[in-house]
Amino acid sequence: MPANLTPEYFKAEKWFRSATSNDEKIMALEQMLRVMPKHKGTDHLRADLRKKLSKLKEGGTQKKAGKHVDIFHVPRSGAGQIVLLGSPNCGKSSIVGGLTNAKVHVADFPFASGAPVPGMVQFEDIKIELVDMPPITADYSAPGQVGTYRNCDLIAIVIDLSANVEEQLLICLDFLESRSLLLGSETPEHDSQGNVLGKKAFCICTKSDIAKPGALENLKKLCTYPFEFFEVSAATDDGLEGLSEKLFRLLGIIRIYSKPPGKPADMTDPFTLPVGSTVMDLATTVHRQLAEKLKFARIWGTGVYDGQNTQRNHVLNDKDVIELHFS
Ligand SMILES: Nc1nc2c(ncn2[C@@H]2O[C@H](COP(=O)(O)OP(=O)(O)OP(=O)(O)O)[C@@H](O)[C@H]2O)c(=O)[nH]1
Ligand SMILES: [Mg+2]
Repeated sequence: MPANLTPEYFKAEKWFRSATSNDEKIMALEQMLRVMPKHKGTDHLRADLRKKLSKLKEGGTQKKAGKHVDIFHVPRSGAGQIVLLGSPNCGKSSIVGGLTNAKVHVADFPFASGAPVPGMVQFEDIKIELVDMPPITADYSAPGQVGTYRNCDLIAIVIDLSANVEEQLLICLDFLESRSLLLGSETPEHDSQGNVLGKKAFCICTKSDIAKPGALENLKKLCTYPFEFFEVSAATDDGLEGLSEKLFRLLGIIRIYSKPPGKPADMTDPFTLPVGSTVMDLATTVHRQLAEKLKFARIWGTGVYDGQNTQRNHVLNDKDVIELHFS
């Protein structure tokens, strides 16, 4: 009996073949099982995949000997990590080169970048990590490339406004959706252990200096996700300067300055916390063991008077200064 496998199944199989880590293979196998049609013709395949899955979950096929260096593992640095995604030659490296001091390879031919290159974007008093990546196409992404996106905070889809915007958008969305990497898509947003898989994404629309007429409007119309779109040109620097503030806002973080009692606040090196964090969240970040002993805090900043006493559950605002008092 024929298996009649669906395009969704083949997408998940492609994901499985390009996965290099056990966790990624497990997620891809679970997706293959989820989307596989259920009938007699797929019974054998289903049993095979289940066997493979349980072996992987036991760690049975993990090679023990030898050191494996994963070039797509980019250690996190700074207040947040944003990873670029886009088609060959769309202008990814030029954006990272324009905003950071990273040594990127800009070239007028496709596949000039072969490995991730991280750079640090300065936004006022913090640094945000921006990672240049090799390109993807409809049929190809480098083995393990998905890992960089899996570990980041935010995905920047780069679209070249001088080329076919629809084709580029579909390639990027297909890559993200088929690997459960996009928040708000129809694919599962959690793995079987309840870990969040979906990421927030937005669009950097580049080469605005040579854009096709109406390209940005066309792109916005085609995109069914509530992405923000930022128009830039790496050739003229248009839009690049304001981008760092937008990256900060999209990361959803706030800066908090800690002030030792009786001393001035350290205004040079803020703690960064997710929007919505409380005084207690800050105390836990500053000193996990002492946090439970937090008696009260004094605050200088938004919506309070200077030095006001505040409780553990007070929600902090960007640029608040906090003096923690422990018992
Ligand atoms: N006119 C114009 N050209 C640009 C702009 N950004 C990049 N380019 C040119 O486009 C070509 C490709 O730029 P890259 O930044 O290397 O593109 P990429 O996406 O990193 O390419 P791959 O690494 O191959 O995926 C180069 O010739 C750049 O000079 C831009 O904003 N305007
Ligand atoms: Mg490049």
